[in-house]
Amino acid sequence: GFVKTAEYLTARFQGEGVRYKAKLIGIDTVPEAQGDKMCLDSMMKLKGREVAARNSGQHKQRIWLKVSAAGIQIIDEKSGHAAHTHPNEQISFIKKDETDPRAFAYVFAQDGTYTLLSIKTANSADPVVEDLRDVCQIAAKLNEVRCVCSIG
Ligand code: I3P
Repeated sequence: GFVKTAEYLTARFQGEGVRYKAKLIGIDTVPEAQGDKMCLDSMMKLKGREVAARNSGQHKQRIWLKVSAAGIQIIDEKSGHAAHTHPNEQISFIKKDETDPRAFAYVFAQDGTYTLLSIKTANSADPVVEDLRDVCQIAAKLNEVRCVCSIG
């Protein structure tokens, strides 16, 4: 199979990195840095809110999700402005939505608070999740810390 060398990963995520078209399902505060059930519960809650919003005529925010060596950036598609900037070393968990191949969530840790962002990708979420796992592992190595980012 294809082995990702350090050179390949460095080149892939340098500068602007990789950009994916997506929508923001929602943002939630969660109690822990990690946890499968915690994430699933939060994602289900956000999905419920999404359905309620759609039923009242609202659409999800369209975004560009940028993954680079610096971190994750969420850019509002309409304005082009960065709505969220999350350094890779503060991403504590990534969770795929087993009920939706186009959805995943990640947890951002800051000052003892944990924020979950639930994302709907335009295509499969798999390559996005794989890129996030790769950059988080690189960040952990650079900072000489154990990679706390796991994929549930
Ligand atoms: C849309 C449809 C799309 C969905 C979109 C809905 O409803 O469910 O699949 O986009 O969400 O409005 P309809 O078929 O009635 O037009 P996603 O698949 O990306 O969620 P949105 O309005 O929040 O963009």
